[in-house]
Amino acid sequence: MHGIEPLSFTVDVTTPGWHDLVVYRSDAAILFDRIIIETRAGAAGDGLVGPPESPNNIAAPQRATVAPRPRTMPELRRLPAIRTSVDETSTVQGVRDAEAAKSDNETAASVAVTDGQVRITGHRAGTAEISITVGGQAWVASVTVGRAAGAPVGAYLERDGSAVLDAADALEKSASATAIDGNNGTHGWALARNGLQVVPPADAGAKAQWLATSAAQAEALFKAGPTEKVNGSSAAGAPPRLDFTVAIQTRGTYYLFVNTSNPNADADSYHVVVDGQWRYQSGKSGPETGFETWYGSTSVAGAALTLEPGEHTISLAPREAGLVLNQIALTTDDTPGLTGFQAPSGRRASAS
Ligand SMILES: [Ca+2]
Repeated sequence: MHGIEPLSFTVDVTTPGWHDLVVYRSDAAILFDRIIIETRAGAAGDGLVGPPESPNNIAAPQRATVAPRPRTMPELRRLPAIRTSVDETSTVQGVRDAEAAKSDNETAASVAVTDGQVRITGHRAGTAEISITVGGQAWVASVTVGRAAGAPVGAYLERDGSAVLDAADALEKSASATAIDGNNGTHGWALARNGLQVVPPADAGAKAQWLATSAAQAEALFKAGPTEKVNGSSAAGAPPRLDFTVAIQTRGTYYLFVNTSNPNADADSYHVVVDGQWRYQSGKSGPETGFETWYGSTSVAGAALTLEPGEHTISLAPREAGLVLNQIALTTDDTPGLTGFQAPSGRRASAS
């Protein structure tokens, strides 16, 4: 287990003796804690923060020297991050004579090259990485797609026994769709490829769970103080939460299906809360693949949600950190056979 994100690369050292290692900044906000040189694979070990600093008599501790820049800098291949929104097309600044461009997530953002210019079009709130070929060299830029400006922010309108909600809408933080971070100062929501993820994610080595198996336990969980671990939870505090308001027209028994793309089996389960009342927890058994896939815990007690006409608050909270929610469907069909992202429901123009 590492408490660090290693940026590993290989340096060939052909002669013994003193050597200078010079690190240049390319991204503005990068922060280096330490540099570990392994002369034998695995020598750094698997400790949380790596081995202690090596003894040395060259420089006072904590004092780095700034070297002069080399005469030629390697080509900077990462472009500044790009922000766009759904249905907006923008030109990538600073790139001319592009030969080709490709998006790794056409669902969120597509890319086209016209007369050497690169144009990006947003389709769905999410993130994508664009690679651009210029003069035979590869350039990359990360793209963040936000919701369309001026899109309606009122309650989601159920039609014909179905309502479809995009999880990322919750970033608008309106009365009808809002994302609330956990109160432990650590866990919150981040825009993911095609949805929202509870970060930082858990895995088998670092579990972060908020446990409740009854309404009474859930009440204690959602009232937990920032450092309290209730019901045997490994994560402290009240969990992060997404709240959505759905305007039901048709009285009926509804089932909740969620399109998720969870990173691992310890980051895939969630609690379902309707009108402030915990109903059930949903967990998949079986390996996680990261694929966007629909799932509904239709067989568990509490999964059948009887909803009267009127506005209802549907809340989802992680049982495990790392959960990725892309789209949520509320439907009277308990076997809707959903594949791919669905057309989102219409919404009232503003909160009522
Ligand atoms: Ca799990």
